[in-house]
Amino acid sequence: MTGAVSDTLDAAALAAPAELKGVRIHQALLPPAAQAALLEDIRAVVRAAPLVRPVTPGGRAMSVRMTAAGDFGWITDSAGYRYERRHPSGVPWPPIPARVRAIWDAVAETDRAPECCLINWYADGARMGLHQDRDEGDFGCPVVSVSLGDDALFRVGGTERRAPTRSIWLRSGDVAVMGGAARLAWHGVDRTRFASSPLLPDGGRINLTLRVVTPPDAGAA
Ligand SMILES: O=C(O)CCC(=O)C(=O)O
Repeated sequence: MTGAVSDTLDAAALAAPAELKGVRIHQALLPPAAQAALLEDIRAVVRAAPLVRPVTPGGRAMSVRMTAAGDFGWITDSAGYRYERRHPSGVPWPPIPARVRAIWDAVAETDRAPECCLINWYADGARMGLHQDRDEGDFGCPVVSVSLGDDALFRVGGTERRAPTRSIWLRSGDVAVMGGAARLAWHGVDRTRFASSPLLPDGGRINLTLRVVTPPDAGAA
């Protein structure tokens, strides 16, 4: 099954990624037909587990909206940042779609399976401030990030907050892998170019991040 969906990935993009401060970026890994199929998968997830506007522990509403698929979803509210087994409405998160899982299998270079596919929705003007992804239990596994829709200016720094940063425009179909020394790099999205992609004619950007959430022993069973 996985072999069939992996065939939809661009072989040249898989073999020769770009690199930005240790982040591997497979540009145009997903051809347009694969992006369209993925979009339908994500729409089905969002129907089952609707997007919510997260609020930081400090009470600030984030500009992106979020939901998730998998065993866990990442949430934030007045109780803090954390992974939960259920959507805030109480329903379980839908399973990670097979086509999304196939991307992980192609690029993640780990035996562990992703336990969360966080889905970020960027409407016009949405952004994501510089942060580290450190609520997970196994930093030996990468975070794999899939871009669909509008172009996004992705900024990457080092593992220290004040380390110099560099930026790259991520386009629909690009897949970035934050692993190894870049697993804990500070990163964020400064802005998007609204309606820049034909994938979503009304504009907007979807970002998927695949993560392993539990510590190594929990995955060894
Ligand atoms: O939207 C992106 O490209 C990055 C998303 C991100 O940094 C995150 O979900 O932690």
